[in-house]
Amino acid sequence: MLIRSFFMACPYCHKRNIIPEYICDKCGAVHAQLMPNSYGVTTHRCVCGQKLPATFFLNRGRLAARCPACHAALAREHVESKRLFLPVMGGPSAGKTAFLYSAVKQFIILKAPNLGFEAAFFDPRSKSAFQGAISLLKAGRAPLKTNNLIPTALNLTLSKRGRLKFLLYFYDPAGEAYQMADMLAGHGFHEYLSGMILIVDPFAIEAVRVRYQSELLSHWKLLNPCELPIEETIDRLLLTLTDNFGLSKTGKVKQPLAVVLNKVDAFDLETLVGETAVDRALASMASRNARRTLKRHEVRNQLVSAQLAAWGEKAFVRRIEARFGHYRYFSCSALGRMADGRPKPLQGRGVLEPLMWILGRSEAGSFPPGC
Ligand SMILES: Nc1nc2c(ncn2[C@@H]2O[C@H](COP(=O)(O)OP(=O)(O)OP(=O)(O)O)[C@@H](O)[C@H]2O)c(=O)[nH]1
Ligand SMILES: [Mg+2]
Ligand SMILES: [Zn+2]
Ligand SMILES: [Zn+2]
Repeated sequence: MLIRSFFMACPYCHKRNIIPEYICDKCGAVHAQLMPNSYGVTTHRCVCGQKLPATFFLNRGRLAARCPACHAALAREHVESKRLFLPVMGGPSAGKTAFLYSAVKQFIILKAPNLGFEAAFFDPRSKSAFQGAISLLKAGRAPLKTNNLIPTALNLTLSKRGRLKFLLYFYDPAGEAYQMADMLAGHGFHEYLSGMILIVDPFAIEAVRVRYQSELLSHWKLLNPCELPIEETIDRLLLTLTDNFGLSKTGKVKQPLAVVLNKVDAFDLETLVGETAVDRALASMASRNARRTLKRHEVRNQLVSAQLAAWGEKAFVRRIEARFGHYRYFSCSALGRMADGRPKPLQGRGVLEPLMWILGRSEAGSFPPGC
């Protein structure tokens, strides 16, 4: 299923394939499955004896490639380097699915046209999953629990004047599964890891539960607090990266990590860590004529990480600092408000910023800076 949900379309015959055929640069033999598999994880040996790179990292793209269906030669930029793989991680009911669909929806409506992209779903399953989730949100209902252990994937293509530019692959596992491990190994997805979004539920934090004890009594079901300590979410993520993505035990992750504090619509969180708090901090800085004025994202970054520390999550903040080379803190409300049954559409707030930051930073680049 995973394989079926991840492929490229031939620009000539439009047939969809998982991977193009590569041609041996020594003898011209055609290799249909030149990716990490039982023939070899990093290289395959051709019948002629030539060692062929089986991954993107090893510059597989230097080989000539062709469409398996019509045999048309495919340009390098079409088959390599344009895929962005973006997992949305976090504990159970942190709001991963709500975040993903809200963010993708806003991206398609607000960002893609501005950047000159035509956005389209690549496979019918992505399209119907998206439409299903969007119509729930429109009706004021929270997304369904992601309850299968098969990762939910959402493939989005971005084209310019009919030419495929990017294939975005969003990955939204059930919080319980939360292991990219088996699902990715062997499929070669690790080649494309572009960044990660970690959704943090403030109501998973003990201090927050104590602080809003009485409010929570009446809102528990609506907020669906995550039961996994947030420190554990980062440890699991690091474990996955160590086990499957070649991260050393003490090494720094080079892909960007967006840490997104969700559900800030609840109670007074918006004024404490949301954009209202960022506005206030910026205004106070301006009125004090501070010598060095911080940018909005810097203020947000400080505010959210300091608040997490104040809630007793210093270890979480330190772990991120120690293990991730590029990270940023954000806050959002994936649903915009409580899904309290009113039929008014649910509209995410603050969901686009983390996505655009990751896309802007991702190795494939060419998303305009400043996103
Ligand atoms: N008030 C509020 N509640 C939210 C928000 N986002 C999620 N929730 C609540 O959290 C529940 C879980 O959200 P999901 O998006 O399904 O969470 P998930 O991380 O995908 O959960 P699993 O797939 O079960 O791991 C929702 O049903 C809502 O009750 C938000 O922005 N605001
Ligand atoms: Mg989910
Ligand atoms: Zn050969
Ligand atoms: Zn073709």
